[in-house]
Amino acid sequence: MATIRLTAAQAMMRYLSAQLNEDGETYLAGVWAIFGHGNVAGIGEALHGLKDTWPTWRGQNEQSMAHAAIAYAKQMRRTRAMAVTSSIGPGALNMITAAGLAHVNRLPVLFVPGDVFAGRGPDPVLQQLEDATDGSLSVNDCFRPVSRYFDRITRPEQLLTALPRALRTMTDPAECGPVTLSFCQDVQAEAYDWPEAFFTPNVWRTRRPHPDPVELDRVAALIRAAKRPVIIAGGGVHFSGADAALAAFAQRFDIPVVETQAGKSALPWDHALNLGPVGVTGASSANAACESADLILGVGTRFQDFTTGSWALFKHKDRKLVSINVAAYDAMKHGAEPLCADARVALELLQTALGDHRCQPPPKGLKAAWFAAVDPLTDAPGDANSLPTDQQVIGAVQRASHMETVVMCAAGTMPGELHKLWKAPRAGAYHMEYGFSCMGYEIAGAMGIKMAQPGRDVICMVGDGSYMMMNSEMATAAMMGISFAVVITDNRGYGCINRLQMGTGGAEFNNLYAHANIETQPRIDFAAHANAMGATAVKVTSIAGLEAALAKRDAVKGPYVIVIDTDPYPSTPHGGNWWDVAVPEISPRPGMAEVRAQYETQRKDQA
Ligand SMILES: Cc1ncc(C[n+]2csc(CCOP(=O)(O)OP(=O)(O)O)c2C)c(N)n1
Ligand SMILES: [Mg+2]
Repeated sequence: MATIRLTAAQAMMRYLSAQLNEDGETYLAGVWAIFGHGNVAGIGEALHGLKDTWPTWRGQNEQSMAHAAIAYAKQMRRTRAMAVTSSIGPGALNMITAAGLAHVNRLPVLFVPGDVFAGRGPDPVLQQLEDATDGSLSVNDCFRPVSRYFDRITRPEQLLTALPRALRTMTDPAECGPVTLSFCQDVQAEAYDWPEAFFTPNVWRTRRPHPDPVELDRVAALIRAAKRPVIIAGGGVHFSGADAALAAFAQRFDIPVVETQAGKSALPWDHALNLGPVGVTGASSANAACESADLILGVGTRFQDFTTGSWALFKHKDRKLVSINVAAYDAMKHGAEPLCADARVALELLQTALGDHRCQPPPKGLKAAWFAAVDPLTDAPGDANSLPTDQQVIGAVQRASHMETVVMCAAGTMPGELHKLWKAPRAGAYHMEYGFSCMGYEIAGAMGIKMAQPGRDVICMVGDGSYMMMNSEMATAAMMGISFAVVITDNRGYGCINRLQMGTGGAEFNNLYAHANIETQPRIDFAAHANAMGATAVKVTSIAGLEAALAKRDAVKGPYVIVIDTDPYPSTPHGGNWWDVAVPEISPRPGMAEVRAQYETQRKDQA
C-alpha cells in the first residue's frame, strides 16, 4: 500500500480539502480560524500549506466566525459548509453557543477545537480545566450535547474513521448538523504513514430517501378523506429543494400552504395558495386556515411552538396531523402519521398516489383581508412628531428591495415582524435563524450569506441589543470587502422582551435602558461605532431618509450600516396566536392573578 507521511493535522486538512459536493466544489468551502495554543502549531501549519487552494479566514470571535459558517451553509441549502478551528479552553468554549444554533437548525458545520495533550506530559497546560474525578475530561466535552457527531482525536490514525464519519453526518439529510472533532494538541503535530488513497477526491451525494409504501398509502388515504387540509411548509422544503414540487402539489389538489420562519419563501408571497406565515408570528389568513383544518400536513417542519401556537392553533375537533420529514424523529412527533422521506420525493409520489383527487378550494378573501389590515402599517410614511415604527422600517426596506434581495435576521422584534410582513418574491429571499433565535447571529450571518451568494443583495436587520451583543465580524467584512447592508433599529433596549414582559403581567423592568439599573441613559453612536470598524455608516432620522440611504447601497464596498431610532412599543396587532410563556402563580403585583387565570384558560386549548 502506498503511503504518505504527514502530521495528523496535515492529514486532516488534506482530507477535508479533497471532499467534494455533487457540483464538484469542495464540500467545505474553507476554514475560519483563530489561533492560540492548541491549534496554531499543528493545525496552523497544516492550513498554511493549503492556503493557495483552500482558504483560511481570520475572524474576531470563535462564536461569530461559526455564525458566518452556519449562515453560509443555510443559504447554500446545506450543499456546502465551512469549518471553524479554535485554540483550547476559552476559544473552544466560545463555539458552544454556535454549535447549539447549528444543532437546533439542523445545519452542517465542522468544529475543530484544540484539546489538551493526549500524552498529558505538561499537564495542566494553560487553559486546561482539571477534574479531580475524571482524567479523560476536558472542556470540549461540552460539545457532546450540541454535536451530531463528536470525536476526540487522541491518536493520529483515529482520523481514518473519524473524518469519514464527520462528512457522513454533515451530508446526511436526516442527521445533518454540527460535527466536533476535538483535536489533542500533541496529536496534531505527530507524524503517521497515511494510505495515499485516503486523500483521493471523494464526492458526497445527498441521499433522497424514498418513503415506506405503507406510510405513503396511509398518508394518501388521510388526504383523500380530508375536507380542509392545510400544508405547513418548513425549512426542510428548502433543504430538499422541494419548492417547485410543493407548488405543483398544492396547485394540483387546491391545498393552501402556510409557512414557518424556516419555510418562508417556499412559495412566493403572492402565490394564490400561499396564505402566509403561520403561528405565533403568523398572519390571520394562515392561522384561520389552520384553526379550521381537519388535516395538518407538515412538510419539513420541526413543529416548534411558534409554528403550532404552542399546540393551541389547530382547533378542529377531528384534526389529524401528518408529518413529511426526512428525520423519523420529526415525522413521528406529537402523534403525527409519519411519512419519513425526502420532501421532494414524498410530494412527487403523493401527487401520483392521489391521482385525480381534489380538495375543497380554500376559503376566499382571507389573504386580501390580511393585507388590507397590515399594508397600512408598512406603507405609512411616518411623521415628524413621532419615532418611526419597526413596521414602517420594514416597509421602507421592502420598497428598496428587489428579486436579488435576501433579507436576514435572527432575534428581537424583527423576526416576528418580518415573518408577518415581509413579502418574499422567491425561494431563498428570506433568511431567518429562528431555531435558536440567537442574538449576535446577524452581522456575521449576513457576511456568511454574501460569501454563499456574492451576487445577491443582502440586507441584515438588527436591533440595538443584538448589535451590542456581537458585532465585531463587521471589521472582518470590511477587511475582506464583503458587501451587505445593515439596518440597525435603535429602540434603546430589548423592545420585544419588554413587550413580552408586559404581556405576561410583568412590570417594565431591566429590558429597555429606561427601566434598567443605570445612572446615565445611553446615547450609543452606532454609526460612529460601525464606522470605526471600517464600515460605511450613516444615521437617518426618518423613513424617507432610510429609503434614500438604502438606495445608495450598491455603490458601497464592504458593510454599509444605516442606523435609525425607532419606537420600542408598537408591534403588529393583527394575526398572531397564543404562545405558552409561563405566568407566575404568585406575585405581590396587582393584576397578576388575572393574567395567571387567563393563562390557565388558554392552556386548556393545547392539544
Ligand atoms: C444570545 C441571546 N440572549 C438572549 C436572548 C433573549 N432575547 C431575545 S430578543 C432579545 C432582545 C433583543 O433586543 P434588540 O436586538 O434590541 O431587538 P428589539 O426587540 O429591541 O427590536 C433578547 C434579550 C436571545 N434570543 N439570544
Ligand atoms: Mg432594541
